[in-house]
Amino acid sequence: MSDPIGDDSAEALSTADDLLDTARDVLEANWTGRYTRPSQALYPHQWSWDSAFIAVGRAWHDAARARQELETLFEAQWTSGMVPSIVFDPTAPADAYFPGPEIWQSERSPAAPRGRPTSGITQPPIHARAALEVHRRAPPGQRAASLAWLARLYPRLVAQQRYLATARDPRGTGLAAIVHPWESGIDDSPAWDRDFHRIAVPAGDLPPYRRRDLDRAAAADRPTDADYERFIYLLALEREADYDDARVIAASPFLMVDPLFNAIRLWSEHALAEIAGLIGADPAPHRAAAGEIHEALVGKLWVSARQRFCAWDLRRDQREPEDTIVSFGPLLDPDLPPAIVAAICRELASPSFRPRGDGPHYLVPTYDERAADFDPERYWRGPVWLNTNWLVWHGLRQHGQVGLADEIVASSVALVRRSGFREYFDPLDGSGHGSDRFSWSAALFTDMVLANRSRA
Ligand code: 2M8
Repeated sequence: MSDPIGDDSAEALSTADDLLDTARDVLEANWTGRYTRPSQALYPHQWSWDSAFIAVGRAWHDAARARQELETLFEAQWTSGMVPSIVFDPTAPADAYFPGPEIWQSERSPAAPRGRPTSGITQPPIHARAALEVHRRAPPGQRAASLAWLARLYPRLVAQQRYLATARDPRGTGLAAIVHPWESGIDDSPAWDRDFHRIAVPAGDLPPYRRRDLDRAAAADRPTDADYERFIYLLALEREADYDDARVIAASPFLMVDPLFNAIRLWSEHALAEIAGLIGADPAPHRAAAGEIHEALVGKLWVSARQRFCAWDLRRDQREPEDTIVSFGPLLDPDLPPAIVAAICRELASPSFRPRGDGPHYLVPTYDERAADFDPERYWRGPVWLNTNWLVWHGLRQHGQVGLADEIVASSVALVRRSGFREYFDPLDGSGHGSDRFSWSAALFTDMVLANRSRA
């Protein structure tokens, strides 16, 4: 491949049938009876935004399981409205994943569900959008069941959004803050390196632990030990605060406003407005909430001197300069001004994310390829992921940027064709990294290919 994707989009799509079959097999193999594991070995529990992505892909051929996936997740919602990032599966072996339930100790919070161990933090609120997508794919004979499901889920989705708008916005900025990089879902992103790398873990503060991820994936693909130690240190601080939001926010050395997280929040508010319309509730509060997030995103995170959205380190009141995938998130805002859309598209098509040259290249790397510490293989520090491809693809289509959106689909197909349903991919040579037979890669591949075929 000599140009950025070098694959003809229409041809790639029409020849993807065998891959669609394999995608279905992956989802089938990872289904537990109540939810889908992200992967068999590396992630043997239920993850929050994984389940939402998985439901979107599953809905094309198994709407009932797609609905069940989200319902299972929301059974573990905290009374505060928080949807935990991980719901632990009591049937998984105790040493299957670190940090497991005995480290998190979610029962320390009165808001946590009883008898159902979870993590004590959240993940991006993509669920309302996912629920709407699942409903749209319901076969005609299931419309009534699907509407009843939406009506059951709606108050829970509203509570999730309300939690983020209140408990996570202590300064009234209009934007929700995250207290752990794991809450972003793009955990090890250079987007917050400056802040995160300032965290010095006091010597002897953490009891010894063994990373299980390194038993199941190459060390060069995963976070460094130093970063992992910071992840666990932050977890320990949050546990010490019993996951009480006010105490956590007061104590956490990491307090970040992520443009992607908030753009997803906004996109989900628009989805909630549509859901409200479908079930006879009032869409107006959701449109108003989306409008407020829009104002705050553009007013507080758009850095015009850099012509991009930047993460905001609330503790130091600094906008982080690293050029990463989070900067493209606000494309999900349907009201983004055209000049900003144009600036984002210029950046996406620039040599930082789409170099033209002799070698192969695949879209969309998660970090500026010209940055000194760009790493094409390490978790969130450069590789292409299919969930961020899916989000950017949606954003581009929403703004009529069909050419670039089609390139993303063609790149995704080419990557899967070359390396299978891997967790992430090297944008320079297309090799696969992290775990194999990864559920959201299978689900979102399915959604992009089938939606593009039908231009749904
Ligand atoms: C990764 O995160 C977990 C911690 O939550 C881990 O590395 O152990 C991230 O890629 C996250 O976005 C994803 O939800 C999770 C499961 O796929 O794995």
